[in-house]
Amino acid sequence: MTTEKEVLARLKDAVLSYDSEAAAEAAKEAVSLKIDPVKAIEEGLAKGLREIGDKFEKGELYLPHLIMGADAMEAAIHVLEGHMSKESLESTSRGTVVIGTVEGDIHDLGLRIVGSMLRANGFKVHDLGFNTKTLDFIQKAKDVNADIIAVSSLMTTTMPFMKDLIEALDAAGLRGKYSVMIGGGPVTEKWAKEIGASAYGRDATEAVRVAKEIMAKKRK
Ligand code: B12
Repeated sequence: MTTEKEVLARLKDAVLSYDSEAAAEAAKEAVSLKIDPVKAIEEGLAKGLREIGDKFEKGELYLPHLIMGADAMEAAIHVLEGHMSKESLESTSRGTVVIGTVEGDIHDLGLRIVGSMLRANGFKVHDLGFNTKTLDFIQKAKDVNADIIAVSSLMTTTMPFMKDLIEALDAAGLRGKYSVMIGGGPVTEKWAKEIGASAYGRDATEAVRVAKEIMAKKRK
């Protein structure tokens, strides 16, 4: 009989070996063993992706590894999400995040990793992908009653769209309703302060920590 521990290890190993098929299979097994999906993500998949992320930061692994790891994790999350009841999604959700890369910018790898890590930590994430128009961020945030709008930019030329978003929220009287968290290669804490963003995250781990802080403040 397969144990929970074995399935969690298989989930982690599938991400570490960039194997989407094995990840989806292990996720199906997690479902049949009735393993809590959040546990499967946190103690299985996310552990694998964190290991890859650590090695990437040390220069031991490269970009394609991150992409393939994120792909495997997403394949498994897709299976797990399909089996999470509405109630369990609601009760495990730490908050709702709308995430996207700004208009004119097609870089989405960092965004996907941030999205996966937020999901892995119990957030409900609506991914708008790359090249997202300012008004689409706002419309989606309204539609899903978001807590946080998370915005990525990888180019100095597209960073100003982050400022546009904050100004558009201000103009619509919605600035107090949504926390705006920003990040991406050229984005800095200084830029976040300058444009009046709620928070900045350097990487996916920090994005999770910051998002949790935002929610803790909000729920006080
Ligand atoms: C991969 C890549 C591409 C791929 C993108 C594939 C994809 N699907 O994303 C391709 C080949 C398509 C590409 C295209 C281009 N690219 Co490019 N690309 C890169 C590269 C090499 C890596 C980016 C990346 O994915 N890093 C890995 C991820 C995991 O890291 P990350 O994105 O930084 O994300 C992490 C953090 O930043 C943070 N984070 C990211 N988003 C968010 C959001 C929030 C809310 C938070 C909290 C945190 C957070 O967490 C993430 C995970 O830890 C960078 C160079 C570099 N070293 O950054 C250039 C780079 C970003 N590209 C650049 C350029 C110029 C281009 C092109 C214009 C090239 C061209 N002349 O055609 C086009 C862009 C077209 C467009 N309109 O967008 C420049 C930008 C320069 C600038 N102006 O600032 C860079 C810096 C290269 C360079 N040194 O010149 N690119």
